[in-house]
Amino acid sequence: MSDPWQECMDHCVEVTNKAGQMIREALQKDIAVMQKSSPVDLVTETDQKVEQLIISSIKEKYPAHSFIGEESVAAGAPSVLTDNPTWIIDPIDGTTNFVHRYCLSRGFIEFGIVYSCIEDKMYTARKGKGAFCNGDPIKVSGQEDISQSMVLTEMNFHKDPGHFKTMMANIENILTIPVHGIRSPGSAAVNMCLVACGAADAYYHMGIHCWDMAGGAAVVTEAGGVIMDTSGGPFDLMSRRLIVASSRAIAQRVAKEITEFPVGRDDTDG
Ligand code: LIP
Repeated sequence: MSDPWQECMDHCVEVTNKAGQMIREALQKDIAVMQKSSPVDLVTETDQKVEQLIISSIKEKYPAHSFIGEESVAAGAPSVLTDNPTWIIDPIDGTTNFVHRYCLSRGFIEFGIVYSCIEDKMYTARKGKGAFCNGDPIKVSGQEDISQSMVLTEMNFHKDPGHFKTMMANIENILTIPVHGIRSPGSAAVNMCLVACGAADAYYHMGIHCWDMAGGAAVVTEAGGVIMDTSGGPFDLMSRRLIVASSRAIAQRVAKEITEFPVGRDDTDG
């Protein structure tokens, strides 16, 4: 029986492999860096070319589908989810890592693909069918005790000093629970996959975008993880914030320890 979503996913895996090749080749050359909204919001020609490659290849096969792509939105395209099948694309999640060659390493979400192309780890997940890394099944650690856990978050520049203080205080609150440690690998998508395969037990972040979250959210959910809003309420893909964890107990404890600061929404505050 034909399975349209599986065909979409297979096509996406093929394009993702080509994108990975493009990124690996670009790492061998000079990288010209451009700024977007601030000196720490970076983009390169490779981000733009990879997004064009992915969108043009998918559009050719699925002309009626919609797209939300990080670099297209930066260039003025809308970032609004409708009922039309929508591909949410982050060409390089961790552009700062890419620029520094610090490289470890895509909606409801029918399937998600995250390719950590330097490690050659392709994480895939299909709604209701499990999560995989290079074809092998993965699952979260199942850890329920936060004091035995490894937590991931990212430290970003915030113009508002109050937001900055809150971000640092949140880190202090988590570290002094205590937990085994906090790590910042530099890619939201990879962070979710690290929780999905049990290498970390929680990840929280405020201020990221739907293209940073969509692929990894599918992977971690299918790996048995819990995903929620930083308020402790249900996860909202356009909310720019999330907690993922190996268990509900850990996700709820992280939500209790962190204070939120306003980050706006992808669909209304662009
Ligand atoms: C990046 C995220 C990273 C986060 C940055 C940024 P980009 O994505 O994955 O974890 O700290 O704020 O959003 O912009 O490189 O695709």
